[in-house]
Amino acid sequence: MYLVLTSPVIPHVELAAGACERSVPAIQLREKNLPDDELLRLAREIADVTRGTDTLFIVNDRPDVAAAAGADGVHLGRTDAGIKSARELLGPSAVIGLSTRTPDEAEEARIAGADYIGVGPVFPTDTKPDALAPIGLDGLRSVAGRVPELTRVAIGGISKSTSTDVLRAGAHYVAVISAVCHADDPLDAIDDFQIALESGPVDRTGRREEDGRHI
Ligand code: TZP
Ligand code: MG
Repeated sequence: MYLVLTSPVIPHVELAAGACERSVPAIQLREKNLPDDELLRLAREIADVTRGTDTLFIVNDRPDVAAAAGADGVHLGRTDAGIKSARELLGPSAVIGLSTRTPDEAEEARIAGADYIGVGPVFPTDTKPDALAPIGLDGLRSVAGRVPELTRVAIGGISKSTSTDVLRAGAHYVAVISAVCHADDPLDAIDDFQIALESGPVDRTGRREEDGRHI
């Protein structure tokens, strides 16, 4: 699982700490409407919680905030600051992800030097009102076929009941917002996801058993 923190029903830092305790491979801070000082304060608190754990900490959209907070990387959309300037700011070991929807975009991201791609929306989602049409599992398969070597994080409307189908269609990780952040009990929801993922072709952290891949 790749957990994206957007307006969680419990404090971000509490959820981040719970994700670390549960060895969630990656968490992302995605809060588009916070003032810069609050975003940076939150990012620093989360970086303090994830540091020294197995959980990567990625900041959405903002390489500057990622750098100032000491995060592990940044996730960029197609309109955010480019990968080149993010790499210059964050250095060669930073994890940089790019959002993609189609095989052509995935290939562009690979050529641009992305460490992983977000792929989606796979299913309809209420969380991102400006999302384009869902690509479905077939769309995800097409992306996987075009960039077989690039780590793929599927996103968009993924629930625990669809998560193993998403992995089988070519994702290495499932990214979730509402299924965890907006659940009655987000920490229980992580546990439920991890149990569901265990029944799929992955180990308990969401890694594929056959290639031991980690972002
Ligand atoms: N990008 C594509 S779909 C999406 C983003 C940020 C929203 C995913 O949220 P949810 O609640 O898991 O559908
Ligand atoms: Mg963005």
